[in-house]
Amino acid sequence: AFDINDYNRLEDIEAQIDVWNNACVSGFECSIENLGNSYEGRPIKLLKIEKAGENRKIMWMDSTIHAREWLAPATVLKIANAIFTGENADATRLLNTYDWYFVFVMNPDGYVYTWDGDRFWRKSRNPNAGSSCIGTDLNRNYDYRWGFGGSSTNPCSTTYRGTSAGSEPETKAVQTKALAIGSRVLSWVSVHTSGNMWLSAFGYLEPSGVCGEPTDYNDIYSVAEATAEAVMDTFGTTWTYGSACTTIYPASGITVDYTYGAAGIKYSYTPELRGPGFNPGPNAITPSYQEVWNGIVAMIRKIEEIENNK
Ligand code: 0X9
Ligand code: ZN
Repeated sequence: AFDINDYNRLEDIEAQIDVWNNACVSGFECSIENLGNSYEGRPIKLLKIEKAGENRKIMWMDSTIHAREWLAPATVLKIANAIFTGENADATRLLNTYDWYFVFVMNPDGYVYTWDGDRFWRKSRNPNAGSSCIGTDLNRNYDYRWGFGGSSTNPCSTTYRGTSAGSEPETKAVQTKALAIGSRVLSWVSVHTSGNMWLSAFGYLEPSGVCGEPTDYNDIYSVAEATAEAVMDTFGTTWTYGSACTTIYPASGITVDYTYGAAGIKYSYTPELRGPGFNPGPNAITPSYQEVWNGIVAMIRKIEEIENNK
């Protein structure tokens, strides 16, 4: 059964999505949209809570594009829980102001495989022609500067980029949605583990060897800074922040390069949560939620401050 304070199997996460959807917060409209099906035919479910007919700005959070990063969905599920239960005054204000969209498991085939096959599986589960190695790194497959550094052409690599830009059904499903709602998205946060980092676009490397830099980088960086400071203030931990390419390493075809570069979502971030590694015990879930929630609250406040002064 679903346990908000533990790691959950896909079927239990999906049951909880149904619970939230079927008992929507009074005055709001909840729905579940299937963005598309994974290679093995599983739906990629988007849970939405919105004000009917108001076309409000959207706060988007997704997780589990990398199957083994279990603290990511666990943290995002607790954030959804705060929104759906009105856990504190910030949660209530943020639901009263924005629509919230959640994709807890972007790579359902990989996630199921981490429970039933290999706990440390990262990629999708689509077989590769001419190779016995399975899967594409979906976070190298997006159709924006695909193949511009930090990805592999070897199907056996954990960072295999796929046969072409946006070749994988999971990536395609998310790309289509990002383009459709891009102008309405206040912020897109695609959650990974681990490393204590609040990263933004771009991840890709120019052929000249310099990191891609967004035109809005000053604003994007100030928001990352305010966010990381609120995260760090929670427990006194250290986080770094800045573009993915300059802060961690070049990586192209990643979610935020697409959401910023192709879908025009200015405040696109991809945090690397606390660890240790990919397999922290369930006791990491609550502190991860607390610090990331404080970060999200500060992030939205800073975005509002910057955008309202323009
Ligand atoms: O290599 C990655 O895809 C990310 N690190 S992870 O350990 N989660 O695999 C970093 C890539 C750039 N940053 C993100 N997209 N998070
Ligand atoms: Zn990851």
